[in-house]
Amino acid sequence: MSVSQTVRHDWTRDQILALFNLPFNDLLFQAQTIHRQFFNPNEVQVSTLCSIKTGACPEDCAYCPQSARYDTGLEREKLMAVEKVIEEARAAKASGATRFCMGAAWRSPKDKDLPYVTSMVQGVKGLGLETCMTLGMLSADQAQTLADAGLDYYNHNLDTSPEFYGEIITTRTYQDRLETLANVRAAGMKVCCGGIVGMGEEVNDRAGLLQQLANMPEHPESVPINMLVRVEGTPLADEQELDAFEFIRTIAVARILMPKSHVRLSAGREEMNEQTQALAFFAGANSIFYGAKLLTTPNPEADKDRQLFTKLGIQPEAYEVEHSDEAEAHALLDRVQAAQQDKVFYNAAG
Ligand code: SAM
Ligand code: DTB
Ligand code: SF4
Repeated sequence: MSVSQTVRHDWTRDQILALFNLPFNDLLFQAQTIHRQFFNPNEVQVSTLCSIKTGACPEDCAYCPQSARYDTGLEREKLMAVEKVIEEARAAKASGATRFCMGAAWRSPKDKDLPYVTSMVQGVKGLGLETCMTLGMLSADQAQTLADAGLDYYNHNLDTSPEFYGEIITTRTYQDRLETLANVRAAGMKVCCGGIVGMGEEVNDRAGLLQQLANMPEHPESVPINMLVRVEGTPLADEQELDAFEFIRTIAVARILMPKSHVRLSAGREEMNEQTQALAFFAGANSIFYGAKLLTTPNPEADKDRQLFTKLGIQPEAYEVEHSDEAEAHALLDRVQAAQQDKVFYNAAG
């Protein structure tokens, strides 16, 4: 197979499995070659997560510490006040994040919640940050309300292959997820959609997840690949750890299948050494969650990530340029200038 290829939406499972089965060096070479056709290989996008509503979720996702069905010792919290969310976003921006992702442990938002979350979107955008939310399933109307408020990205994961899905979640179907994703697209928002590996699935399931993502009419702009964070009290707490090379292969295949998407080295970095993370960047990962906490579990300290970027000569990616409206253009300039002044991150070029 040529390493130079156009963006495709017709991948067969066998073709994807053939990529997974390549010798490791051949796979990584192919992924890195494709990565360089579309991205600066030394830039990584940085997003910060914030849990705006924590715990007591009615769903039964077997990996999730926030499900009310499992005793994980997590304190349930009410929806965070809008001002508090904006304060957190301001801190995230000051430490170098360009996107702020707000997550809620909901099956889907209630219509009475929407005015609060739309105010959060407006407030966070007002700081000049990109906005992302993950609030569970959305109706077409709810998606439109969020899009009208200016929400840039909506995160809703397929999590795994259609075949393995039933082993992990029984309270919502794969089809429910696809419908939410279609509603998000139809409302004009960018899609952030990926999954989790290390849940006891087979390579065929990892291929199946990527096949679903790659064969969507439009690829998700952002593809988070999460390594399962095994949380005490969840049904997957004692799951066997996935071999790091299998994780890297998953990133590489995602990069080859979705050459223009940002592939996020997502949950699980706290348990990964720097070498594994460096290999993930080489395989084509070009986004991370940045800041000491994911939603409820630890993530590497910001300082540690800055040191890793320095060691690897990686720069944080600036805000995406395609936002052409004037206010956003000003916000972009502000951020670039602020970044230059603050030198929050090491400047590998300087
Ligand atoms: N409740 C909403 C939903 O499920 O759509 C949004 C929040 S939910 C926590 C967002 C995503 O986090 C899940 O789809 C899953 O992919 C990921 N996630 C949750 N727990 C995880 C864990 N223990 N390890 C890795 N990823 C996890
Ligand atoms: C995604 O794919 N991963 C993030 C984000 N989207 C919302 C969440 C990871 C959660 C890890 C477990 C926790 O911290 O609760
Ligand atoms: Fe609830 Fe989302 Fe966790 Fe599933 S992943 S239990 S829907 S918070």
